[in-house]
Amino acid sequence: MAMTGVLRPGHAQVRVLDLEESVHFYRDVLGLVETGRDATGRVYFKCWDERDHSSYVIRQADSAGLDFFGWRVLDKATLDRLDADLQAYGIKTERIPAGEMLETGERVRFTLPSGHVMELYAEKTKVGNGIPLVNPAPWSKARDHGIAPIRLDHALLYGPNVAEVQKIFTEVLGFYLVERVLTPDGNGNAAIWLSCGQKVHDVAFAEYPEPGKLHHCSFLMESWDQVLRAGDIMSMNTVPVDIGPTRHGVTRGCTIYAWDPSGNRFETFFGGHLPYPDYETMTWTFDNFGQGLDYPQRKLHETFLTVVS
Ligand code: M3P
Ligand code: FE
Repeated sequence: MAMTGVLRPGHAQVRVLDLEESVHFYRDVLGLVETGRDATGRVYFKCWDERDHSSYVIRQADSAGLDFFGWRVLDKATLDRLDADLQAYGIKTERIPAGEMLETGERVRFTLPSGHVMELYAEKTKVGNGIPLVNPAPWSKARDHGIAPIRLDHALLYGPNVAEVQKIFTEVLGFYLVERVLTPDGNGNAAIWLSCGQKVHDVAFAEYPEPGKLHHCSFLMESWDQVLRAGDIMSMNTVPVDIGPTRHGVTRGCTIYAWDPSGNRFETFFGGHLPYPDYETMTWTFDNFGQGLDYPQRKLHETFLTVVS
């Protein structure tokens, strides 16, 4: 498959209550690499195997949650085309100048009917992953520090109007619907999983009355062993764990959900099936939501439905 259009999740900017406590958590417990701080006080991180300058940015605020989620697109022409396509669809867009985020080019920002702020951008400085491009070793020393996921994988976002959000992602941004959970009456979707490539999902949305809520940002681990090791490190550091280690029925991904010190949920994730855009959507009925969330336990954990930031 030739990848064009939107390539991947690029960055999440997340609010935290205590900046230095959070830097310690994200750098030394989750094991992200700190790559910069800007004049507004934001701290920038990347996963060790990511090549771009930053994928996870934290900002001190009075409440936890997601400021915005950014998508890396193929190139500048794609950025301009998708901006025009969004406007033609009836979505207001705004240009954020290059340099407003460290080492990041111009961004096209818009708000989804779910209340989430999305961004598209085509340029971010490639700082590399600490491994040479010629005769590269399979990993660098950074992999030994903390949980050390390899990339920001996806986010699950909670808000209203998920059907409209689905149309924007599939009709304008080039995503396809991989899986969904039906509402109890079977007439709509309670949750949707969308992909822009061959990953099982790049973003998911669940219907929720309050707009703009973050359920979790997810970080990819290299193996199930690494997910279990992440669980060990969480316990060693008394990180509050929500669910897992277990396996989702939806996506087939192996998972732990836990919370950062501010109450932002994050996920350490491994695996998942590999769909193609021509595959038919897989559907879960609401009475099987429990298997979708936690396949071995078949349990629709209360916190999954109610705790967001
Ligand atoms: C995921 C994920 C359900 C949850 C599935 C979650 C069906 O696939 O990556 O977090 O409740
Ligand atoms: Fe997830």
